[in-house]
Amino acid sequence: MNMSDSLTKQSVISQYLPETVTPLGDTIEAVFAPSNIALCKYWGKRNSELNLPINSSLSISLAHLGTQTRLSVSNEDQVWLNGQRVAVEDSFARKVIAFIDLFRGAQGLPVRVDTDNNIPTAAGLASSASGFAALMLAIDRFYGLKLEPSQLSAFARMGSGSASRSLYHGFVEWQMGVRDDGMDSIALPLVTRWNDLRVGLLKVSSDAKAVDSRSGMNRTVATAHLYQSWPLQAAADLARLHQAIAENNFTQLGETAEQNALSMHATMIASWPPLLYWQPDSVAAMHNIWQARAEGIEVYLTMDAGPNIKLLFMADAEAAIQQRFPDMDVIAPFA
Ligand code: 2P0
Repeated sequence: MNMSDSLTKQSVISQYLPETVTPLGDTIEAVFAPSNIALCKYWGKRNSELNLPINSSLSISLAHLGTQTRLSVSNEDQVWLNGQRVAVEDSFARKVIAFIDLFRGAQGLPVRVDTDNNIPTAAGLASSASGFAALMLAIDRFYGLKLEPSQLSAFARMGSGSASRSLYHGFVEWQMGVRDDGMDSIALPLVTRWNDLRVGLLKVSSDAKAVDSRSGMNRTVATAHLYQSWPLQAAADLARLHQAIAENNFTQLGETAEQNALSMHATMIASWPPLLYWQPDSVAAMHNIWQARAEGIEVYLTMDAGPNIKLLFMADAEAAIQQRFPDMDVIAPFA
């Protein structure tokens, strides 16, 4: 066992906390974190305890779509999701409480957590990224920890890798880092704004997926020979995305994001047992997007560990694309 295997979330976080962690007041104003879609995907971990990635990734945050979270003093631990109380034995509530325990200690004073997602369920988007980012911000404020932005990102990452990126709006890069404790594996915002960029959310299915992304990632790394090429592909794509963003080159951004997503899916399909998140309707939508492109409408796709499709296009193509995909929700990430 090497040094990095023995580090735990708790041992890393504890070094940055005051001796006693207690609420500053009875409650806080709810804090918000946006959801995000990766243009260069996070796929594979070098350390599963700390969610340290094998490659750096780059995302775009979804503006007002995300999670709002408030913590309050309570006489027992309570978790409320979208206005409904969740049983503490429920896996969602257990994850939330376990994350709070990393900061207040398992013997800490009980809290009530109120968390609301405004991500349309129709969009079929995961909420763990915005969820852990908002929870991290709420913990920092409730306990008056005054953590640095880099620490907030590193600790949110321990809740869920992609949460490291949901601390910021706009384009965000999560740098993989090299340290064993992961304190350099953090996200940073890019300054560039693309006011005309649009993200379309296309729901294909809202069924719970058979294999969650955490297990899917681990299975791919463990069983897909094709995965060996992934870190090189991701590094090249990241460089191309940076160049595209700096040069305001949407074609390069879209082509790179689409190829990156499909390459990630290729590694999943090459796993054993095979992992194919696509449904027949996902494939139909892909062909529809490629047909639109053949007709001169500039639109690209990206997909995460699920059947749903996200479209990338510029504002001037919105009407034509909405006509092809009437059920699509459109987000203006920089609005
Ligand atoms: C991403 N995904 O970059 C990639 C692309 C899914 C496919 O981040 O195990 O929920 O909590 O660190 O962050 C989803 O994985 O995984 C994800 P954990 P997470 O957006």
